[in-house]
Amino acid sequence: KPDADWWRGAVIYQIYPRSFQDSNGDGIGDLSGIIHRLPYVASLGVDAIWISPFFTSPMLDFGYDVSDYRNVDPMFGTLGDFDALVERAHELGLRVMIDLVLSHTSMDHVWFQESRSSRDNPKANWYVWADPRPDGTPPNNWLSIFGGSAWQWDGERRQYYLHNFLVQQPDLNFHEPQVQDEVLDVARFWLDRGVDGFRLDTINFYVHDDELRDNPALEEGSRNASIAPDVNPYNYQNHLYDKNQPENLVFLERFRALMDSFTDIAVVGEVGEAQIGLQIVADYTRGDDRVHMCYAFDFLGPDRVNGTRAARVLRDFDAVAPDGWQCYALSNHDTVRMPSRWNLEDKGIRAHVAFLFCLKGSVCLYQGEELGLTEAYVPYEDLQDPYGKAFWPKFKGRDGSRTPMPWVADGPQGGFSDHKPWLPMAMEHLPKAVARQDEDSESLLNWYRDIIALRRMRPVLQKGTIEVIEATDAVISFVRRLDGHAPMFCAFNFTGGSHQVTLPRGEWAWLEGLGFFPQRQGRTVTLPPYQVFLAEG
Ligand code: TEU
Ligand code: CA
Repeated sequence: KPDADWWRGAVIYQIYPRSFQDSNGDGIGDLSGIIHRLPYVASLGVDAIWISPFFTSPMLDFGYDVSDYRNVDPMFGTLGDFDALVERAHELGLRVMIDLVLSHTSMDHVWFQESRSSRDNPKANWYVWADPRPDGTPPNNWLSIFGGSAWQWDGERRQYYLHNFLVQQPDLNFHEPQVQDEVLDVARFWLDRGVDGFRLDTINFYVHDDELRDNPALEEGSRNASIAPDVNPYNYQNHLYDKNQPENLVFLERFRALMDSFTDIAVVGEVGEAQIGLQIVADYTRGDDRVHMCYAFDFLGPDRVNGTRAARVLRDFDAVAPDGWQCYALSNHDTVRMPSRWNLEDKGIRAHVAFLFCLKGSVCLYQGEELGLTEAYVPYEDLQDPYGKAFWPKFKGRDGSRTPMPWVADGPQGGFSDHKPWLPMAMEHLPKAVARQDEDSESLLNWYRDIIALRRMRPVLQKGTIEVIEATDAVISFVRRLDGHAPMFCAFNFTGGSHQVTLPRGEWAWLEGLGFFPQRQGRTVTLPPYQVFLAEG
């Protein structure tokens, strides 16, 4: 049924198609496999799925290098399979968001082939071309996230082209109106096929500085924290000119207008700027004219949630973007899986996940997170990720979070495939397989179902305001409020020691049932290690 606000507070399940379910025995997941597993996804109680790219691609960045935006890669299936997927998802009450990678294409894309062929062809200006400096070196000092200069010399056109990621991922030139029109048409193509929204890859990188000014260095001793390792020189530059240009926001307003001409469409834009400043993030989602929500990097970093820092993020975001909206996540296909990243076991995982589900914002879950999967060790011989290959061994790349889903505990490939998968099945994941945890009422999987249901039944958790009450490094407490609904008090202990919080005045009834055991005496609540206290006022 129509609900223009469905995305606000929604839980979105991210599917990485290569590793979800193989249906034809080639060791690579596909769309038919996803269709087969949709009832499982629906059983979690989530609102929507986000499918990582499945478009035609040479797969050098595993689909984030698109060579045809209007087709499905044969490895994943056909457009007919995609239509069937949308139909099945809708039957099950799941909305479908797809991952559009518009900032760059694959160098195999016909647009790039044409653009590089001469300096005066009709698409000559579709990519970012520039002459060398007089000494033959690249036009400026911009760096690629995946290593080296962001400029690649092209012998055919005898100019450099810009790539923020792989050499094989040339950047589209968003200063060119035809490029904007074309990518809007790509979005229209998928809207016409019935998708409910988009995850937009790297929206901060769409527009570069037209004058190609050099980025300044960061001050001595500082660096950009990101999923990229310390060894990456990219993190030591101040990226003033290679991204986040004002024209970017103007383009996103055009994008939003297109969305609003359809019904109930939502867009989550990836803006990996948490470390640089929430203002940049806020500009992308300040109200109802740009993206509906920004995919937040605040809880994807190497450090565990810390109450003081979390409180700052929550307060600052509300201050700079009172009408903005975040989409929070603890894991995705680019980061080390949370239990390994933060060295947490069952109780600690549950405390952090409970925090995620009580935040003001929407939530993205990454496949396998609900099983408590740890980061898999992928030896160099099996490594697929080009980013990992570039920085091995200091940075092991992203394959450890991309290994196949374990569906059953027995059987060599955990029910993922009957062939050797593209990345090895992690043997230590098998005891955590879906079938095993399904049968166990105490399992993490069933606990996820419970907390998702708890949130689903309480609009105050989905759409309410948030007011931080107390925050120390160890704990945070806040109150969520929504007109016409009972307020909720939420307190979390992120440590292995005991801590106390104080309830605000008024009547608060403890919400039992999630397996947490806080102790309450008057207004004082004692939280044993990794315990959570939720109460309704
Ligand atoms: O990731 C973008 C990406 O790498 C950023 O998050 C970056 O690390 C951050 O902005 C640095 O601060 C997306 C996809 O999720 C990833 O899988 C692709 O490889 C990448 O884009 C290129 O398309
Ligand atoms: Ca397959």
